[in-house]
Amino acid sequence: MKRPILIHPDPRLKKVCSPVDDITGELSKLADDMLETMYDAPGIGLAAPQVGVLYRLIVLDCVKEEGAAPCPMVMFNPEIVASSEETSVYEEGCLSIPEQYAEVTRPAEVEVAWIDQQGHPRKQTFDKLWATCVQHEIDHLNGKLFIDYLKPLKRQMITRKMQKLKRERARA
Ligand code: K2U
Ligand code: ZN
Repeated sequence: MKRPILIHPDPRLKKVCSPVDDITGELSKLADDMLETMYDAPGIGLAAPQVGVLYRLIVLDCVKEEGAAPCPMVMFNPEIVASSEETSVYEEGCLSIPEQYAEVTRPAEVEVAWIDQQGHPRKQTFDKLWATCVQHEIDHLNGKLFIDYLKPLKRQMITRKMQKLKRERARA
């Protein structure tokens, strides 16, 4: 089922999340719910703290070509084990910071190790939008948002816009 997405500022989005010791049925169901929530948004990634669950779990699917087969990925305890010197710049957004976009520079390629939904250890190298997205999602597990890479004034402006949005949504 679709889960509500927390909007910045929210203390739960700044927390360092706990590792998953045991992939229970409940956590596997959460991963499925997160994929449903992500596709509905729509988005290309989603981290468990964004739906208020402070565990190290992310989902992503960066296939954007219309008609191409989706490529949903579920990652428990994802870790970046290697990253390229070379960097790339993407205009990022965030489902917890709606309608705000800014350029972020990150390593262009990253090697990620994780446990998949079947409990198997995996390792894969990502580039292009996949690399940006997996780093964006792993940042969420460490309480870091893409606006934390921006200049303080720009970050404050975005935070004030989100506080206004939350006030308006509370009144609706
Ligand atoms: O974590 C999230 O909030 C999901 C973001 C992921 C994202 C990562 C890197 C670059 C952009 C987005 C959402 O998918 S935001 C919606 C979106 C989708 C594609 C491109 C830009 C923004
Ligand atoms: Zn995000």
